Amino acid sequence: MRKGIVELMKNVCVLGMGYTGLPTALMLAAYGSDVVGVDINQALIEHLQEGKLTFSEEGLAELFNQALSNSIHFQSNCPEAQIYIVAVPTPFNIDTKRIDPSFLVTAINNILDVYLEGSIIIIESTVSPGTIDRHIRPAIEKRGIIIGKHVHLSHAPERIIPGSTIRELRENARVIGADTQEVAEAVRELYASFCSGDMVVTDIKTAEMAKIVENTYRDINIAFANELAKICRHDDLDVYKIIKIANMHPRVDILQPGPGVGGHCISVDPWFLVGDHPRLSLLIHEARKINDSMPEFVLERVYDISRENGDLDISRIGFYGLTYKENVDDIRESPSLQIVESMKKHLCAQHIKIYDPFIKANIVLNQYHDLDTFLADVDMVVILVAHNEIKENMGKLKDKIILDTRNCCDIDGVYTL
Ligand code: SAJ
Repeated sequence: MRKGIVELMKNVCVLGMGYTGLPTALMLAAYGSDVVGVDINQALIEHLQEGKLTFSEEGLAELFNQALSNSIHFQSNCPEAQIYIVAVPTPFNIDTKRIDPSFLVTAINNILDVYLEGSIIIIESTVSPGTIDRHIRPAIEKRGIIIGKHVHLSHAPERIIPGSTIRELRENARVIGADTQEVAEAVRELYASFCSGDMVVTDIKTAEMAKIVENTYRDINIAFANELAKICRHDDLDVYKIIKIANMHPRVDILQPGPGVGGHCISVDPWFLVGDHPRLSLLIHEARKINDSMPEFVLERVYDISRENGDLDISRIGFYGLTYKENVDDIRESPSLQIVESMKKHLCAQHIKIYDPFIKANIVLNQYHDLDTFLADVDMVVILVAHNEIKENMGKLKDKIILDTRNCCDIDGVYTL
């Protein structure tokens, strides 16, 4: 196989044109591979075929142009290829908290309908440890296809952070799980075509666990910051000042409290461990619960502040930010949407005013599309997301009552978590 590696690198199919698959496909094409990007969403494929991007990300447009001028095209059916990269969603079952591998298994079956003998299937989607043994190997073997002979398997989980996707794709260290050193080396060479980060080679199950552990570590650390915010609120202390002082200790590095943990990764992946090991994952479970309680905590703060200011008119309270974090257009598992849901339960969703510069489509009631119009209609602003836009327009908030859940505001008298 080593001899054919240069050829292999030229013929790559990426399945799943989302936040991970698309940048990865573009990067490979920009650095010389012949790439086919595949997605079951026909509308998304047509968009890409017309040369239009489906989400915004710093440096993505330039990379798209570079890839288009090399060799990339987009289609909805899976073609013959020698390397497949699978980057499809891996949600968790809401009741059992265990992984729902259905998208992954479908993608694998689509590959197996057309694969060339000796191809490598690299799974980049984040999976719960053991998923490849439990779901992927049996799906392949069921078809009489021998792993290690007809196809090879690898797990090389993505580690990129939305907002810095392109830089992190080029620079982050990667973990490559494979059954043999030979396959690992081929996969390493593929990624080394564009990535300067270290590549750690290991077995597949270790790679699965390492990725979940990274996101779980961050979730637990954010939960600690959020729990501190609640304790400090109770004792009338400034949590940000305390974290700043504590972080001056050489071995302390506390993260920032906020309105909750969103996104499709950190708020999902720890559940895999809880679902598979309910009696062993007590800290992980508690951290999830703390982070999931933050939208409700924000609402309690809103009601307290409203009372403190003579019972504000609820229809004059505006929420700034719908995305799960700053300067991205991704709303998956966003704490802002959880706040809207919660207000529905309190029967006051129809009064909520909300605005986000990154969200052009109408996805909630009373959504604004312009900062000035939004501000003109509210007396209190709840900052849920610290987009650059609001940081650059702080002057416009001077006469408002402000609850800043992101500690991004430098105006006197602002309320914090
Ligand atoms: N958040 C806080 N306080 C903080 C940091 C984050 O409340 O101090 C919140 C954010 O506002 C957001 C959520 O946590 O709602 C998650 O945001 P994030 O920026 O921490 O992470 P993601 O979800 O955008 O990306 C993570 C990254 N994982 C780690 O940093 C360990 C990224 O490297 C992974 O590739 C990505 O998950 C993924 O796809 O798994």
